Amino acid sequence: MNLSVPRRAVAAAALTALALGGLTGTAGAEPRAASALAAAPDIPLANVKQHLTDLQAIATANGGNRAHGRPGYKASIDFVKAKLDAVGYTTTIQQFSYNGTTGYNLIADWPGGDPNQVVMAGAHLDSVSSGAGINDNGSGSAGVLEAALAVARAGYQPSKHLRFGWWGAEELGLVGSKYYVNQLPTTERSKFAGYLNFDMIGSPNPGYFVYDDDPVIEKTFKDYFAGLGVPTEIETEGDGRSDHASFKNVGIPVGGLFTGASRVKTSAQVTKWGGTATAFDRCYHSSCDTTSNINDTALDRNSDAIAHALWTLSGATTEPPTGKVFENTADVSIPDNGVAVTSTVNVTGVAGNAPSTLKVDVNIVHTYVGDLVVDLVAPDGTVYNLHNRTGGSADNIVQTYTVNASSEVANGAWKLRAQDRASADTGYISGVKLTFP
Ligand code: DTR
Ligand code: CA
Ligand code: ZN
Ligand code: ZN
Repeated sequence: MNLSVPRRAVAAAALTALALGGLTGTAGAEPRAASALAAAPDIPLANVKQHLTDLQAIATANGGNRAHGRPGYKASIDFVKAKLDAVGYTTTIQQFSYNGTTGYNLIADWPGGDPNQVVMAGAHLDSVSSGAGINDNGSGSAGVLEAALAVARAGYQPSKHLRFGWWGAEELGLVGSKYYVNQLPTTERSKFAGYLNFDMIGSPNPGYFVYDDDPVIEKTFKDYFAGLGVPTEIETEGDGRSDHASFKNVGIPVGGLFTGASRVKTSAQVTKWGGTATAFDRCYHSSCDTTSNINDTALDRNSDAIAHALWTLSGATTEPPTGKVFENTADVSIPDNGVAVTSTVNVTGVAGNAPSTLKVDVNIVHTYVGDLVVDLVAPDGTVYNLHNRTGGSADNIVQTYTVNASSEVANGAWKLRAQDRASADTGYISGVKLTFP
């Protein structure tokens, strides 16, 4: 069942315009320079691999797998949901029944954006019953999860609405994603600008395959890899082989990435990508699909490509900041339960005093913000407290504070000071930015 062509054409046109840095998704709007689009952050490989370690532990603790109908699958759903709830997502667990057992999809909406233009990224979270399913498909699940967490860390406010999905029972025939799409009223389906699918993105002998479906989404991915100098190929066997098919079947524009399964890498592909003329993933659907069955470079590149596509296709534009901006983006480690550390911003060329509405953007990565005391210290040593041990076990402080600094001379060395005052969790100052009108 396909939605009417005009909507797809409009969606494609909007995505085309958007991905090419053109219109802001509104017909007739003045084209904006591509540079006005917010750039995606780098996705830390270490974070993605930590998710895989956690999923491996879940499988190990639950009979060795994360398959539909087994305890390891629901434990995986609960793990991903908790991460997203902690950073402000609106999450929903959707139940369905298959083979007499209950299955679960997890849907996570990032508040904001045009609800009539939904960009969704998804991955199936279930494994086969023979193993932990770390590449198939912990890799896609973890890459999508970390991209979603990066959206929260950045406090990203895209033009379009961002939604994320983790599907159940894909291995039994795309059951969870089919259920989700079939439950969507036609009016809701027509709001999708695109669905991006990530199923096996860390294969140990990787290829770099891009789905040949929606041309705009395909181009977004191909351009990203071209920017890395990594050649890509069209995924020719993808049709029907993963959850994007459920969306494509109802006329939603789809795309995605894949690093290969049991097929054998050709000698030409070895020349192109390295590796060996053996299976892209020799542990496909096997018990050896564990955390050792991952190629880090492929996982990192594809995770970064997920973020790039989300930022590009969701179309946020950043108005150049008014006034003068001073920032320090160097990471400064915050010792656990230890001394205070600082990140210094040297302000120059600003006449007179600072404003009563000094904008202070703080980005601190931490696993328990209730440990932290965070202050802004003016050049003359005056302390303005920004955060004082609130927030409990929530992760990260990504926030804009407005400080009445009108009694302070603007020029000088301003310091963001952070101290961890309780043991067992730690983190780092990722950046601080001061904006003067
Ligand atoms: N069906 C997927 C693996 C798979 C095989 N070919 C493709 C092509 C595109 C995406 C995924 C796949 C699974 O076993 O989960
Ligand atoms: Ca990265
Ligand atoms: Zn599979
Ligand atoms: Zn899969």
